Amino acid sequence: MQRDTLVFNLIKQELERQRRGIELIASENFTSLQVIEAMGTVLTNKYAEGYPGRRYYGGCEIVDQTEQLAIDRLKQVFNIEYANVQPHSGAQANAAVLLAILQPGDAILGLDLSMGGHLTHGSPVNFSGKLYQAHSYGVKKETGLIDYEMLEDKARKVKPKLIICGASAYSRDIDYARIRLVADEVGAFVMADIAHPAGLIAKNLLSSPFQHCHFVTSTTHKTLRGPRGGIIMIGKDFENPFGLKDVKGNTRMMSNLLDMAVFPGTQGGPLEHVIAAKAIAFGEILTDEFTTYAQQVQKNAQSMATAFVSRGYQIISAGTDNHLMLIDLRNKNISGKKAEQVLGHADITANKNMVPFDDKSAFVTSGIRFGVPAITTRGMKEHDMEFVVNAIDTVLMNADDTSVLMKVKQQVNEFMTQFPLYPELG
Ligand code: DSN
Repeated sequence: MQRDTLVFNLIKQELERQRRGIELIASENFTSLQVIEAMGTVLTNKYAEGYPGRRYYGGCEIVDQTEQLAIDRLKQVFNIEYANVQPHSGAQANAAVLLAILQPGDAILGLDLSMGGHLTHGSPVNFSGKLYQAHSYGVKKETGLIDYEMLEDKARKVKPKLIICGASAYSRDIDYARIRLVADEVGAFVMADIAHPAGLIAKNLLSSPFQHCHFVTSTTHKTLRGPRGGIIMIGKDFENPFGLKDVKGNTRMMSNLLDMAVFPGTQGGPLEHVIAAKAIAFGEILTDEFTTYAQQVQKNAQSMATAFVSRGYQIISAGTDNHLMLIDLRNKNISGKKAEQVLGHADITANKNMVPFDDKSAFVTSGIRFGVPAITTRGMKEHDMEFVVNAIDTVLMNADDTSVLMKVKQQVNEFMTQFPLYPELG
């Protein structure tokens, strides 16, 4: 077979794009080269429906070991009793939990997407809002902080079977204990989706959800810096408290119900090449080097927030505890859509985002979201945030001046040469 130079040339171009730009998408990161290597291996050839030691295919003795390693290391990372490493994504992980514990039409309660939540937390355009009776809570207009009173009031009113906490555009820590209190009062499960801050939680830089939430889901490619994928975890495996039954009518441990909800419930064959890469990433997270990385992420985010505030930018909730910040651009007279576009011209990548109580549509938005996991992996420290924020401010304040945008792009490209990315790839 001839080498497909068309595709490989495009991959090379993407590597160059990643190298020369400032990557500020809060949900992105740069994995280690060994994580990438594992994904490009023969493990992609293997069918392994089932779980280690109990598969529906022969020849699984090697992938049993890589998958078991991933499970064991993930349990060690968070000091937990149960982990399923098969979900193909965070959305798949959430779908499996909902399938395991809910019946179609059951009520759920999650943070509104327009207030920082996620599609799978009950958005009407997602399965979670179509199959279940979805209700939402929000943040307070004055503070940008989660409105826990609203969450409690709604929970008492709609009596959800599941309360979902966690967010994709919320820069503060979450009071899991408070959410569990009202969940117990109304007889609901609690699921924390920690896809965004998981790497900081792993290193105890944010509150842990495990002792308060029945289920914890995450992606593996954001602050955990692994391959693209999802995971489901339980802090302490327990007999299922509400007596949920499997399809045969048997009451099972929650871990059994979750395993069945992933496979055969929502997925077929697991991606064993990605699971091997997850095992490698979890091994990396267990090192002191990753502790330093996670601490630096938090320091960089705080330093970036300070630099934005000093230039008159309005950060929702007035700061950050984690790796990201959401900025309301209304006082800067530029939409999120335009900001994303012009920053792109200067090789700065970010995404437009609705802000709470936004008067613009999701396609235009009043806000933009910035995150530091990727630039921290590149090696940036607190003092580098001045350059980054200055470049962003110059672009946004001169959005219609192409010569300024081109000048900033040149400065950005030069600045990024200090932070080599995958030098081994040539
Ligand atoms: N798409 C992810 C993010 O950017 O936050 C959430 O799934």
